[in-house]
Amino acid sequence: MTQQEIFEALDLSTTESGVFAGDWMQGSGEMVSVINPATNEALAQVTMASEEDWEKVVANSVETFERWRMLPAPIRGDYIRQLGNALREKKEALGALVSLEMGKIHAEGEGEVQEMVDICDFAVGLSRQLYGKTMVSERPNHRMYEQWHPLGPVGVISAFNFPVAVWSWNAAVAAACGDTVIWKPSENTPLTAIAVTKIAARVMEGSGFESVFSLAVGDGAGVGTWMSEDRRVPLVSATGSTPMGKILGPKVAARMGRTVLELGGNNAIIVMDDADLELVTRAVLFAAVGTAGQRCTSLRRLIVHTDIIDSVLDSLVPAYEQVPIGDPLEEGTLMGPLINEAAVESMMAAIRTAEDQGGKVLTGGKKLDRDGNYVEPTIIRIPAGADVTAEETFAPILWVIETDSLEEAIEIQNGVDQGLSSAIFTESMRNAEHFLSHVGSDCGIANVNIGTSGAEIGGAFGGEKDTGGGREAGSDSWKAYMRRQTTTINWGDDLPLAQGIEFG
Ligand code: UN1
Repeated sequence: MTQQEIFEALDLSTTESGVFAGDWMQGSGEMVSVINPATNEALAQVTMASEEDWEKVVANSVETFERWRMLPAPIRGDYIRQLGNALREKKEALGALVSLEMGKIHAEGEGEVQEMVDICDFAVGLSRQLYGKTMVSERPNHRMYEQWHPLGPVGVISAFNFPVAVWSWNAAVAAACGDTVIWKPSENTPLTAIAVTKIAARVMEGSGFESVFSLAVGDGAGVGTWMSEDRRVPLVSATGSTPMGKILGPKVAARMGRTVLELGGNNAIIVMDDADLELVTRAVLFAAVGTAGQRCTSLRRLIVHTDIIDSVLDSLVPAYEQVPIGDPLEEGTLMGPLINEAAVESMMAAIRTAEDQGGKVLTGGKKLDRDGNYVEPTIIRIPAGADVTAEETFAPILWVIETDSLEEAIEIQNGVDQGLSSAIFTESMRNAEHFLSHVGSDCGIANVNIGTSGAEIGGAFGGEKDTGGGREAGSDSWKAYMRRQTTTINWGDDLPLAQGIEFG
């Protein structure tokens, strides 16, 4: 699809407002240029929200919340069903817009839209399953149970690398739970957010609930700060770097608000001497080179058993050298550009640092001599413990680290501050179970014979330590979007006290 076809299919123009509060507002904040990372040319101009706009967005969101929570949850679910259907219809165009604005290849852009469809389906079912537990009471003629109530407007801060899917994990679940949603997308990717908000607005049009899904494009100093300090937003779900989370988390906590934080990862695959090497090569390529290494789940560290390290590299290095790099919208491309020039610079800086710390570049290592932010996917063999491997560099650099035991491999893997995703490749049940046990991986995600990225929406997504501890998407992640109420009912004619206390 060409840019014009994509814009037409999604009803976009080259100047857009980034503020939606039930209606599209002018947006009285600054203008931001949206840059195509494949060319570094501007795609569009978007107005950001001013503080006055923010006020309007939150006020509408609060007012809509008060009515939205009154709808039976399955009726809310029906709106989400319609949203999922509308996204299905726009899968190709929206996937292409993700590629155009963010740089991931079209198959991955479409995959992202598929995640949105999947979480909508999940949330429709969830809207009939917001279960609480019933407990037995220690007092006679008493009943105890817990119930889950809607929370309020939920702030969603999303990152450039998954510009639409991560919003939907939060938005579909929050809306099913009876919350309204205020979205602050990355300033690098406001167009996809505008396109999604237009799709949602058409679904909600005429229902009286247009402000369930609202939008406030802005930066961290503006919308990010107003959102984190605003008591009317009881939950902020934020995806981004660990330094971002370390600023945002305490701000929200200072007003007793809640956060769901999905921050940096430093994901590793352990390859044991009995691994299926063909699977390893394919998994490493997708996990480390896919999305040009810009997933929070991207593979960063390959920890390989001494006995097979040569075979692994003999197959991996030529595979890296054959990766077609180029226009993300062109068929056959496997790796598009990085998001911007700063990302290229930080990749090059990390490579220089690695060389100073004993790293040896086995393939790649350079920026491509052409327009756009293109780099070569890079493999660097490096001693365990080199400082540079403790950092999350958002780029296609793979650190290869040698080990001679599973225990040491796990120690290396867990020896970083982040704790998002991890995997082991082995044919041994003992190795696999050891890795999955409480003395194994310390990450939120631990896989066997599967790479670190590409999780399904049905599981709870997120990680430990500096990754922030939040969980989004499937399983019982919905509980973060509701408030729990414990209720005890006395149906007898006496007033027994708990703990056997006699009072007066
Ligand atoms: C992210 O990079 O922020 O597991 C999300 C995955 C995707 C989501 C990544 N389903 O790689």
